[in-house]
Amino acid sequence: MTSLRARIAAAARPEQAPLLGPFLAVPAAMVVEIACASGPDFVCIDMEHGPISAQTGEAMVRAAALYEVPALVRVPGVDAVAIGQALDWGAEGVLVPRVNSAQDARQAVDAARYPPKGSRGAGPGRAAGYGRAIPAAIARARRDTVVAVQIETLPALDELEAILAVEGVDLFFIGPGDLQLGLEAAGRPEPIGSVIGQILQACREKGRPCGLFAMTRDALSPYDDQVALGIIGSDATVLIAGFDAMYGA
Ligand code: 3PY
Ligand code: MG
Repeated sequence: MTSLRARIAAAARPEQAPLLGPFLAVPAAMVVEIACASGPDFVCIDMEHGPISAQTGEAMVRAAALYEVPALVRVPGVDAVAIGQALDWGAEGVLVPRVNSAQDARQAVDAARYPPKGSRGAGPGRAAGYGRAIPAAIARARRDTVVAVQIETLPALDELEAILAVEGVDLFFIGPGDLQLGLEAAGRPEPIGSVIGQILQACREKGRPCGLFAMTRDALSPYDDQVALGIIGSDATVLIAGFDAMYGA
């Protein structure tokens, strides 16, 4: 099966459709199974905003594997321990939120990649058959691990060029919600759409793949030829839409 990392690189070409998947923040393997049975390209287990423990996070990664759907884990922040753990569970990659600088991006890469490209430690986690297959797991991780960093703060905008130059990052993922908050707090009047456009253009100029969050498929579709990957909504947004439709909130 082609790895998610290779598919992201391929989907960065404008003529390729973006890879699509949801955030999953409900701490339950059951929700992962329900989502994966719909056939998303990946799921993103959200440990930044969801109340997901390490134990449940690992069970959620395992549930996605049952369906052969790649799991990304959005870790709580630029945190080497959280990044290493999620990858040890067998996640295909990590999405690292609130990356403010090239230094943050380099730290994320360092935590996610084995030497010599980083300093991830070898361990007997699920990804390594609990110790039965450590060399094979290291070889697979060197080839396939996805490192995605979020561009979603004003400091990141200021340092965008340097962040986009960091080697070892596979995807620069735009967080419009936090960007909007930052612009408002700074009293900056430019519309979020134009800021998203500037980031997309910078990614295009530097030849770096980018991704975007949108609440709905329709909201993402204008960007289809510009993004390699889109995260659309979450388990919660799907539940809200379903319950509202049924009970008319
Ligand atoms: C944001 O919009 O801030 C996000 O983090 C979405 O991924
Ligand atoms: Mg965010």
